[in-house]
Amino acid sequence: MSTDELAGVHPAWLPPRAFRAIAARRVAVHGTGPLADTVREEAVRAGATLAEDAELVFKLTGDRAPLGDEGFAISRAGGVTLVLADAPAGLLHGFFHVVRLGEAAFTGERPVERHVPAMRRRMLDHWDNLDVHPVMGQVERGYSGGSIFWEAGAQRDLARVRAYARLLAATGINAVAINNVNVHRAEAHLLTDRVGEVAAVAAAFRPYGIRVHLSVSFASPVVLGGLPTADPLDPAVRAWWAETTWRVYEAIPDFGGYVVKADSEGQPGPFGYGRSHADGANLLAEALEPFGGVVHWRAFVYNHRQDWRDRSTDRARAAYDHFAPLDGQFRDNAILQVKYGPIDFQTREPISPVIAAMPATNVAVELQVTQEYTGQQRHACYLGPMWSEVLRFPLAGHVTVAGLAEELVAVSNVGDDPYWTGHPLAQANLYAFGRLAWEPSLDPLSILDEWVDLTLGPDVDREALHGILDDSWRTYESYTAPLGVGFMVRPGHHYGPDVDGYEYTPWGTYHFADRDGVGVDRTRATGTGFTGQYPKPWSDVYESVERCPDELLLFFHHVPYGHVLHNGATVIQHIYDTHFAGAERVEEMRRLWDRLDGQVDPALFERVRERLDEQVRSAAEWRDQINTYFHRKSGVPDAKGRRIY
Ligand code: BDP
Repeated sequence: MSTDELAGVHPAWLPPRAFRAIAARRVAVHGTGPLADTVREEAVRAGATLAEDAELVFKLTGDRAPLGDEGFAISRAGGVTLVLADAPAGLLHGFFHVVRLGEAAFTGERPVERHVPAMRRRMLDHWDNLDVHPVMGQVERGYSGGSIFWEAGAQRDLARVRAYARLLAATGINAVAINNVNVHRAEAHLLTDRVGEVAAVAAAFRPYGIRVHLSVSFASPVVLGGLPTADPLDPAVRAWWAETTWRVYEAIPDFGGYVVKADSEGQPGPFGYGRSHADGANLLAEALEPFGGVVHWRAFVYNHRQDWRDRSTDRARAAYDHFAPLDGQFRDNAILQVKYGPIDFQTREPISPVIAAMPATNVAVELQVTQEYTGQQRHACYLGPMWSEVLRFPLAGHVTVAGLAEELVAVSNVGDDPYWTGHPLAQANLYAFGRLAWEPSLDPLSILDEWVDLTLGPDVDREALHGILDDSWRTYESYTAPLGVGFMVRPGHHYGPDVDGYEYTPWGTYHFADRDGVGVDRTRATGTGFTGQYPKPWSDVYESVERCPDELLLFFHHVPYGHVLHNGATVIQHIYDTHFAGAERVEEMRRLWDRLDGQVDPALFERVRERLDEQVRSAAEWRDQINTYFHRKSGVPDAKGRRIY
């Protein structure tokens, strides 16, 4: 059975139809090794005939700039479309580029066009557990069913994983970490006695040029090795990691490396031994180095037991305070993995200043494709525009986030759901992540077109789909927490509104609303001083209540409700207006989807309709709770006289 015919599984952006332009053509593949074989298999599966390549070889010679491990060049002349690469992975990426182009790849003449990935590693992190966790379910922050890797503690049939590998390769992804960064006891064993399961998963990803990584517990030497300590400077601990890592590579010669969440939200780490995070990361980097592996060390380190009564502590400061002083101390194969914002994957955050603070350190920027804080795949929320804004942001002079980052990583939104992502439209987020990681300057709306073409076909009502998705992220923002203040979600599961849900808790995510005003003072002058972590001009822009952009005002400043925004509205009126407008816009999205009735698979149509119904309900709930809350706090009536409870 070929992987695009997996029973009951939606083929996402690789339905047989997507290969129509390649069917019935003669394809010559010049290259050796498993990835070149994959290209041959793909061509045959598409319906092409494999031709002898001798007649084409003369075209392959000649001088040209190197394309690296994964790049390719595409051109067309004399009725022949040519994809050239220096390595077989480039051929595979080139093949999927041809699939995206469709007929256009085989029409007219095409000058040589080079495609080289901007990020050397483009990675997805799965937060999967082997079994169902009593609070989090099987996939932590997963909204697409169970894990595609494990079921009830045991490894699953991996046909689904092979299909996943193929989908990911077609977007440009080349690395996947397969288990939760919160490493529970059962998952810890994947490093040692259960490494065979990791090897099997790696074998499923390998034909598509994707390497497998593993989240490991910093306490592994104690938990698995029976040592009395996990102190990174202890020789026995170093020897344990060296030996264990050697065994991993014996099982998986192209193993990618480790991902570590340390000293964060209850995970063990080097602080427990009075050591720094550079000591911790270097311990693992040293063990991986002989094999070409890397450690992704997460910068998401903060105190989740802070005193909410103490206004001087600020969670936003934590990553920079911990890591900026360590710049230059990390080994070459250690990568600091930094969430794009200083807090935690909110709908709107400023860019994390850590990304500009580590010039002598490899930095990976981490995004969240799984929609923990953006509607949990019950709300349609296309995140391409947000990520594009993040990647294009000129954080250090003219240098953008994409320019500062060596790598892009994201938490995956995939599970064993028939549509892969629960909400079928959430597939577009997964697709867009891969495409933007390859080329951050791509237009997110063109990426959406690609996804629509491949997945739903060229004949669907594209205008309706754009009407639903193009500004769905901004719409989501408009009916949830206002002006960058964040959270206001129900504690624990994080779905739906609860304005004060986290306000008097130790998690460090506050809005400080009172009868006079709202927002967090993070200025140097009177607040937590977080603005001082930014390079200029941002440190000054964010410090100044006049210059701070509206959408981040309450992230940086505590202002009275009557404060007038750049857009001319007062803060309180802006809250009312955006919440009414946002909920209304969702009703329009819901109506637009009806235009797709009869144009897409009926089950898919129903699934999206049902989710949009929930989005309409939930957006109204957000509107009412936020508006009522601020109405009661401030006592300021709506200038437009609308009903607020
Ligand atoms: C938070 C999630 C939590 C994750 C954590 C992380 O709520 O489940 O473990 O991020 O990134 O957003 O480690």
